[in-house]
Amino acid sequence: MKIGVVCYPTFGGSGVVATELGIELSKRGHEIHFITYSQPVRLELLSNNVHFHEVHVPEYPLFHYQPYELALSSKLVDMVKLYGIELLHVHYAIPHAYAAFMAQQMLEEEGIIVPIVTTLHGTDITLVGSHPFYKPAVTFSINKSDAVTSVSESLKKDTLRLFDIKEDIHVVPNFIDIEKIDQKFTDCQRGMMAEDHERIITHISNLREVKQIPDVIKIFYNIQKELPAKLMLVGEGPEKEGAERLVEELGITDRVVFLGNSNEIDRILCFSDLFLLPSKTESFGLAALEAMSNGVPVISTNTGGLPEINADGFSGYLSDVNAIHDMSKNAIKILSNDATLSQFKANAKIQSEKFDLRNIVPMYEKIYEETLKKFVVV
Ligand code: GMT
Repeated sequence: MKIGVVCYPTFGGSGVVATELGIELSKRGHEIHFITYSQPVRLELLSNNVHFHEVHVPEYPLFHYQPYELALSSKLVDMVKLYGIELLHVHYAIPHAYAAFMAQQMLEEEGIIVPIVTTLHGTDITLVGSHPFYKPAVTFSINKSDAVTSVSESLKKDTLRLFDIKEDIHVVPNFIDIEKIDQKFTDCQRGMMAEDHERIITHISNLREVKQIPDVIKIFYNIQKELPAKLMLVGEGPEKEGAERLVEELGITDRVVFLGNSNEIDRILCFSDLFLLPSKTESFGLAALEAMSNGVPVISTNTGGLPEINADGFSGYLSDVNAIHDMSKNAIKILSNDATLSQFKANAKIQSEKFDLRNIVPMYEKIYEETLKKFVVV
């Protein structure tokens, strides 16, 4: 199948899922065309089956805001015609589902039919999309999609609660490649980051407000009072400056390492003992799943889709949003005993196996096939 993939090419979870999905589909024989404003960060190699088409938005002084949707929908029309793309899979409703619908309409005028599959990732629904400024356009473009998927049951419920949706929503969870992770490292080079007796606690995100970075730091502060530990804060984002200040105020600068954006996530997780994700809302929590697949237990909130992946008392613990004391206590419970930590690490790995791409990617393929079938003229 020839599939056009539209996504945000950045370090955010939706872009990562779109990229990993595209790469895996290409290995399964599909021809994948990424259409976005820059090469997706996790897309290292282009091949016969994987193409990247850049959407240019020329600066024009008259425009206060440059019209990305317009450039994207024009590019979609051109690429569908040039490569014979059969289906568009757009990740993140805003503005991708909207631009895809416009492209679909333009193509229809020329007798070309291309169905749209839209995947809802979370903030396009819970934080941004439901804002009155966007809601009518988001509702419209979800309803105009030929198939809609969401990354968790929780996100499906939120979507149906917040929008007037007429479409059926298929739940297709985020995924990881267990085999790739298992083969990756024989030595994590843990010694580069911490002493043998120190526990390594990790948080990875785009350091936005929703990730509750002050809570990450406060939980770590409580942990390091009880046992020797280091915190790896991975990612870049608007909360970084405040985080650096808080770390200084708490007098733990020598215990906290800011690693910035990284393409070495599996290496970092390989030497981590515990992952913190105290988010205010999280439709799935891909970062937590990536941690678990590397054998790292997760201390998270019980918000959104997190209870669908982190099994409370097995792969880690779940707590209410802002329950810093509870999350610190649970973290210390896991970390203070070698046998307990080993058990949680093994459990985290087992729990993550449910989300192996071999179980999840066929779900997308089935949706593509069923969607295309709807358009076959008999
Ligand atoms: O929250 C992020 O880090 C980025 C965000 C995005 O839109 O790229 O992630 C969302 O999509 C991911 C992939 O489906 C999910 O795993 C994340 O839980 C979701 N983030 C939120 O809901 C806050």
